[in-house]
Amino acid sequence: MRPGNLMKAGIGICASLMLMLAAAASLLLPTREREPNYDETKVPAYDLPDPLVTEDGRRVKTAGDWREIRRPEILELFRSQMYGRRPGPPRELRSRVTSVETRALGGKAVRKEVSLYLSPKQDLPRMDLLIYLPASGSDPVPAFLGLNFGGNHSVHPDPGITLPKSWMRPSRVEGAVVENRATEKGRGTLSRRWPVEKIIGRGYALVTAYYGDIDPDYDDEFRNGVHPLFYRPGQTRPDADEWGSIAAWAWGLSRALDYLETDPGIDPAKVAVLGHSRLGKTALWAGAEDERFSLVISNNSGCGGAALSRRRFGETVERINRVFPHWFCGNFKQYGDNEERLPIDQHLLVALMAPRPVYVASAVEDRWADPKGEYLSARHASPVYALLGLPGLPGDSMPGANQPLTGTIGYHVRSGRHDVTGYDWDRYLDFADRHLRKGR
Ligand code: GTR
Repeated sequence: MRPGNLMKAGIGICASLMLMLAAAASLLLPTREREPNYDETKVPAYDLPDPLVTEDGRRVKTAGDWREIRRPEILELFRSQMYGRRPGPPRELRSRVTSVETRALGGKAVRKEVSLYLSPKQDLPRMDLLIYLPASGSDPVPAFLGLNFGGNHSVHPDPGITLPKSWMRPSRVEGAVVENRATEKGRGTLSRRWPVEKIIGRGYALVTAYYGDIDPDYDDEFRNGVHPLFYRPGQTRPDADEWGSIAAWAWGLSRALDYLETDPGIDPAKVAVLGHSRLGKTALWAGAEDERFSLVISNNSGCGGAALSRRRFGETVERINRVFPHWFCGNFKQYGDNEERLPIDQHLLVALMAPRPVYVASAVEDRWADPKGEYLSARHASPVYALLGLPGLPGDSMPGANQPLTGTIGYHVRSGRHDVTGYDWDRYLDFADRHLRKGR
């Protein structure tokens, strides 16, 4: 080799070495968090899949074709590409009423606690339901069902609520510390999100359970929670199209409804499922998978919930998959920075509720959850309701703060931040009165 060539070869080797070192270093360094986009002018141009056009381009013209063809097609896409397929109910769902207090909350309520054994073999995982029913009247009542973030004892200061023994996700929710072991101090710490007296005063039951009873909310490659109960022999984690944690939590909500169908105090044909934030995503998926839920409420559910993924505003598919790898199924990972390839977007998730009433709520300061993207999902689900002869979301522009829109789809953007407030609950109670109590 001539000296010139030798030098070129040397430079080439050095350059490749440098590249390899740089690549190795980038693997070791934490990925630099990208700034979220909060600028409407930077939202990319996008085309949404039409709720009324099938994958092979056929227009859906009848309610029957929606039911028989397009709805199952959309549901299947969400299952296989986003939340993951879930198993059916356990062969035998055992329940045990562990306490009943007929004079709870100063005589206004009946408080019941019920354990659901999710596995036929062992005691865990076990889901503990806390139920408050209005004390007056003996007829079965409609109910709100939602998972909680902090344990059942965080929902109300009521000293009669059994302190959970399960692992709690340590967190700080709006200043209230939720410890990883439940203690007396934790009683009622999240009660402002659960206005129990108001709910029972309006004639509804409230049913709640701690979401970590079903699957603890951290990435342990699905060794704990309900996933392993359903593994095939030799299987160690869900397949790429099988359930992540959100689908597991939603499955748990269906098991709670299985129980409610047997509870004489509850009208199981009038159960509204609701949730906030990641549990809002969960409530939407629960409503999509289980049509026994007669009303569905998404409170500030954002990315992976009601917000359109293609807008890439606030939280994105790339970020949610990276930070919460256990929430969605393996197949969803391919859509980070690749949203245009998604065969679905979240307006189709809202449309899966049709003909049932669905309410999407945002908060002005909750830009991370993309209020406009949440509004647009509600709006673009409307053609399905129209096809079924129902008013979807009224109007054709996003309302201002605290101006609810209510058709069979409801929407509001409340002033303030990411939270569940009295304002939100007043809207949900009015919406439920309108849809679940009609004909009374
Ligand atoms: C955030 C997450 C959101 C939302 C929220 C919550 O960290 O990015 O998608 O679900 O948590 O559930 O509190």
